[in-house]
Amino acid sequence: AAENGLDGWLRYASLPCSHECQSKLPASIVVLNATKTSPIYVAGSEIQDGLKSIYGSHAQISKSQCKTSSSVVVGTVEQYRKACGSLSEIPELAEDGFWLSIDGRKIRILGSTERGALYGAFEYLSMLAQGNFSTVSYATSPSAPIRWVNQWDNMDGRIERGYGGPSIFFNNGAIVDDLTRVKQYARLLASIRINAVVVNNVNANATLLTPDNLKGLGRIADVFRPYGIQVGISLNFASPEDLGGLDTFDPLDPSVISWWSNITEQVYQHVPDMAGYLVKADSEGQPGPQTYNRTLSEGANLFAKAVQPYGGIVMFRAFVYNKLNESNWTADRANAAVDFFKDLDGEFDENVVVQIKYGPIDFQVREPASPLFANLFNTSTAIELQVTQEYLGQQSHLVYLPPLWKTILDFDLRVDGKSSLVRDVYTGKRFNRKLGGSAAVVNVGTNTTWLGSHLAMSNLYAYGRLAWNPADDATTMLQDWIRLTFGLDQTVLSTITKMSMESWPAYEGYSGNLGIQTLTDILYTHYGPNPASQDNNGWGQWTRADHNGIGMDRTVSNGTGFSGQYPDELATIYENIDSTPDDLLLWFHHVNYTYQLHSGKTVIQHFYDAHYTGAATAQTFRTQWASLEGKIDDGRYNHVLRRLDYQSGHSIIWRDAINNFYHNLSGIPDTAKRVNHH
Ligand code: GCW
Repeated sequence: AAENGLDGWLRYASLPCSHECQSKLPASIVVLNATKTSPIYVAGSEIQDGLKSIYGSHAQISKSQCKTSSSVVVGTVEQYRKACGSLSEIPELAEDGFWLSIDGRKIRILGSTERGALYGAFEYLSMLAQGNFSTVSYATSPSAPIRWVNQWDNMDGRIERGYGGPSIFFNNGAIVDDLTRVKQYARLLASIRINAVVVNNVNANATLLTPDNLKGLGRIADVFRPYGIQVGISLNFASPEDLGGLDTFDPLDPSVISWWSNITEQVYQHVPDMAGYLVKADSEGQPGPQTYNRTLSEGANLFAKAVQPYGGIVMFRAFVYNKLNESNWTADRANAAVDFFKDLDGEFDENVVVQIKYGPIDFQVREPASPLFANLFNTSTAIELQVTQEYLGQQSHLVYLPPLWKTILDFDLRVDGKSSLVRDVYTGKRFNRKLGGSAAVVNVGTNTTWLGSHLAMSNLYAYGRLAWNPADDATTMLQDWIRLTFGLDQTVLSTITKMSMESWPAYEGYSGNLGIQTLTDILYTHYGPNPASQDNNGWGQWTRADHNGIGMDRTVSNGTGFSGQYPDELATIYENIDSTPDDLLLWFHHVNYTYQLHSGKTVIQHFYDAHYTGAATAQTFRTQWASLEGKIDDGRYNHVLRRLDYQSGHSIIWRDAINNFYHNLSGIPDTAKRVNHH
């Protein structure tokens, strides 16, 4: 059958039911809260649908009356104790954690919260859909309380850096009437344990705050609520002036303060459980506190105080930088986050979280971990990832992102000479912060593939898994997603695993190597090769490539000083060219094209070779996928095939554009005589 992909990994595709399977299907489902708007109710009906759709088995839903044999009982620990009696075997659960116990036909799914119970239900369904009937009994809790997604949706329905069609939330300045797609999205997000979604672009338009739109926001929140997902919104710092008609938006001005507290009260009238505000200020033309010579923390705290009475939080983005002059050898956009935020450590209110992009520049194919994670000790932080493949092929290229993310999450910053994994910093463990977690830019649209490509959904799935447990393994997550999305066939599993795991290294191969950034067009599209666009502008994503050499000198001794933003152990490694890893060489050092890498190759020959290898790998994706014809429904098979066909050609365009560019610039021939060889 043709499939459109709307269900993503929640397809509940039909599976044969063996004797063992028959003996393990429960006859009934006990929901310990039968209110229709409760996540427990949703859990019950999802389980009922799943059992029916996967195994054709009908389970009756019964309310509150506790049966423990041949049934699934789903609720909170507290509801269970009330309805079914005491329970001693459950270990301590953190907020939103759950306990899952499967023993033949006796299944208990108990959350510390209702949302946690829903997560447990989806976990049980994931096992069922993978034909897994193991006996289990375990508890799991989230690594951090913040597991958010950020949409970059504009009020007119367009999505900034969106590659899956227009917004599912907005159209023509208002909230859409039909929220069916929002409900389907809620279901997907709940199954990966996301607990909040910021629905509008960080480049925010104040008109979201008009009375009509706040009403609409209330409708959106009502759709998400049964899925345990709270709604948050992005704010435009100048709203008091733009929308409120005040003549200032100074964060310390009493009229501004009361304007925001009044608006916040209205927001909470419509959305009583609003998660919080997301703020991009003083960056890329967005207004902010610096207009009035106020600090970023004074700006953040303005909102923190407004939402505090309602239990809301403020996600304040660290993506703040100014345009720079390239003729200054020591100017460096990578320095900006630490320069702006380091001295503000301890100045933010307790309900502020500084949201930090994984690298110091902007979602590039390879970056070192943002040093800001090693400079804030009295401030809560969150990491910002991008499921949207803005610089990474915009969903027209297959790029499975978790291996890239892992280079950051698992990275040890060695603060005070002690283990300081990035993931231990933003989850609050390293510096004992209560708040913290992850946010990812996920620009799903009305396209039935959500992101524009079926294979791109592995990134969304894995993002949720990592937000829950950042130590999760890239291949394990991927394989769960493959089985849930495309079924249990072994060839399908091994083929998609291989393609996906090869995809980020391939993309890095045919785009930017050795830490030089992605080399896409950075002026407008962020798509396709355009190495020349990096330099001679104020954006600061420079490569400093000329006839002799390439790379940014970010040393303290002779460059921008960026390496000195890391704790000593790391600063020493990056400061010294010999100890800098090859894959970040050009991030930290400016070298001649003939500089010899640890691998023994010269920089320029590495460029040539990596581009050929990367593009050659990308060309196998199409062939690998084609071997699955007939094992995947035609609709999804053909959609993916077209994408991979395109990638196969575009990877050659990338290869030749980049190789020719540096060949022309350096005048150094390719020893294998491929580049520009006539
Ligand atoms: O990656 C860049 C994007 C902008 C984006 C900005 C940001 C929302 O090109 O489109 O604006 O970063 O993260 O704020």
